[in-house]
Amino acid sequence: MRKHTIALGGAGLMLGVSLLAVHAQELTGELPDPPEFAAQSEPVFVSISDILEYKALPEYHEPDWVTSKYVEAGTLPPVAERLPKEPMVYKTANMPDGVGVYGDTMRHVIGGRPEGWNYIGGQSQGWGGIDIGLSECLTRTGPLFMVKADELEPLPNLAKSWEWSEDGKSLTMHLIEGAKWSDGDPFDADDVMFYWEDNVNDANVSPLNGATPESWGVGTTLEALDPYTIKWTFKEANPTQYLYTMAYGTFCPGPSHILKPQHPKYNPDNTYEEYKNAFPPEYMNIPVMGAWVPVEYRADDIVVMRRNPYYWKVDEAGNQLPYLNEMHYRLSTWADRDVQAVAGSGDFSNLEQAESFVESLKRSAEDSAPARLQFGARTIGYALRMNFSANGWGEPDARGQAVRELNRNLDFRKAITVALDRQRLGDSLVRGPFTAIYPGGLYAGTTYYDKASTVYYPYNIEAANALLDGLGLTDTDGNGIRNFPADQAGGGDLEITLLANTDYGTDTNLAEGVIAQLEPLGIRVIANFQSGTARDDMAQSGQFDWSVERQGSEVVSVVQGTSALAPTGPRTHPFHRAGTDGTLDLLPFEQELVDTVNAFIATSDNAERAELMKKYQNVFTENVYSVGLTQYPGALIINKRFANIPAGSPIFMFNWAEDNIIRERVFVPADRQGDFELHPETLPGAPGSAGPM
Ligand code: BQZ
Repeated sequence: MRKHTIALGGAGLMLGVSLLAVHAQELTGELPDPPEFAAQSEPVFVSISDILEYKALPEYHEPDWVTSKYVEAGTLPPVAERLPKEPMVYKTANMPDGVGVYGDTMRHVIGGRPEGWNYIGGQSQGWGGIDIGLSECLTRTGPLFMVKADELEPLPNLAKSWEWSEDGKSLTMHLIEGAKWSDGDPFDADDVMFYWEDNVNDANVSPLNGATPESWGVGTTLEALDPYTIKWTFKEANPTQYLYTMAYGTFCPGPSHILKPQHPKYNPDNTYEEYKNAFPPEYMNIPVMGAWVPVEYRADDIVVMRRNPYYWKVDEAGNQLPYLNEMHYRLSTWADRDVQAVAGSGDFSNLEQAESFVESLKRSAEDSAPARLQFGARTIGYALRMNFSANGWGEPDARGQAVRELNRNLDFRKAITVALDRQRLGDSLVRGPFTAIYPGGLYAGTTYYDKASTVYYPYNIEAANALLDGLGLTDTDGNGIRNFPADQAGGGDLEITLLANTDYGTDTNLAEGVIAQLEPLGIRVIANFQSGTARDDMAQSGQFDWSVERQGSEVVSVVQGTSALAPTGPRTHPFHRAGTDGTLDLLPFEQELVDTVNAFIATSDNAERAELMKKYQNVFTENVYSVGLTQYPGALIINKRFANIPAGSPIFMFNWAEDNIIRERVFVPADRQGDFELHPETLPGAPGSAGPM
């Protein structure tokens, strides 16, 4: 009986505990189950071969106006010549509403701002589906939410097939043959090798979404055998895991015929900064492999895209995709995205900010509501992440270094995790059955999650104070703020900066919750709130003590972003990267996590994988590698006029919904089409020319 009482946080009051007592007493407790919250629709699980294939078809079609205004005018080759030998063909049986019709627009609203079009050079296009729509990658994983678990493997995409060598150490991939960039230039292995050699493997370039040479395993090589065949060679056997890293965001080649002339290796007059910024947002008609091409940009207003006449995917009737002629990205805020989607002035939103749930639910419940709102599983989660590098990543000053040392101390991390009242944090966002107490690590309700392996330290303010006292962090100058030990940071006040993203109310609300809940313990947490791109740059360069962050797909699916689960390489992990000497100063439990993740990557035995992830979860949560804050479901909001939206599409799992719903095969029935096209019956112009043709 006694043990149970202690675990209940409040009961801790009776203890008047000292550090010894805290260590003696069991700080862990029973993790409450997430409140019942059923996803509002289930996927129809299928095999990959039910979704698509690559095949030549007897005939191909395009919008009539393309034929009449461009092909017959001789300014565009016939559709059959614009398509690859064997286009990707989406199977009708897997399309919820079948073969579609051409026309209409999807009106996105986004909170980011385009820096320019050089994605592989490290520029952001503003997120919210822009880069996902422009960039096609070797493989694809967004739609995997609908694939049977025992057949899970990335979908082919620019790489249409592949085979492993006998010893499993090399992987030969066959690229789609005869596909073209949206300006008609051939896509081939040159584009793949330019990305690999002159961007990923060029230390002066940091591709967007963080691809590094180690993302595919230390010592891995890639070569082109011919224009349509590439060969990977790995140190370990059968690392099938890396097929996921060949999908969005890490292996999406750029147009080498346009980028190479700007790269310092081929153009010594250019600096790397000039290469990165060579294609500003004002540069229109950048060649893409995606379904739509940017033809208009008005700063802080809108990006308009028109259908790619060389898009290399069709339906089974031979209709060249996409069905939608135009894409809009209104440049606003993420919160406004929700508002406009439920109001019908926007067409799409990932309802991911819990503060907007109640209002969005109310609006979309009305019969006259223009949009459908559909909650999915709890795949949105936030954690407090501590910078674990004590050897210089982010070049901390003396105070910062002292904080790093504390971050690396388990008792300190335990003190912080038991000091936080997660129920109150969750309720501060939204009341009701949405938020769940999240201790950290893999999310409850996901494939590899195991509750029994999850260590949970419940809220216990007494224990927190005792642990901090035990670390010698006492208020030596009586100003209510604990102090560093005399030999660290000059024994100054315990001040810790907290990085958070101002583009999202949820991020700053949770950060303010952390600041407020730690203040009574005498810890002065200082807000360092930055807008998206600035925040991302600071986080990736280690310029933070702590950060409150929405987590990536690695803690949802494990198989997507696996190498980010532990510092498996010098620049792969979100909160522990190599120091100034290029080495990682891993703590013993971190090494255990690295070994476990590498073992997971190197085996395809499902039972072994499940055991490895149990170990990962146990070591992670026992050592409070990051302090989980809250976990909740997101909801997909889509205007009701759109068809072919797959059932059960999560807003976030292997990727965001902008990928998951396969937008190129989304259509609007003729009788429901709106009159939203800003440049009807036009196609993209020549690279760099103003506006559509
Ligand atoms: C979804 C997503 C599509 C990036 C971004 C943004 C960046 C991060 C993250 C999300 C936005 C939307 O997320 O919030 O709903 O549309 O774009 O790319 O947060 O700042 O760097 O990782 O995906």
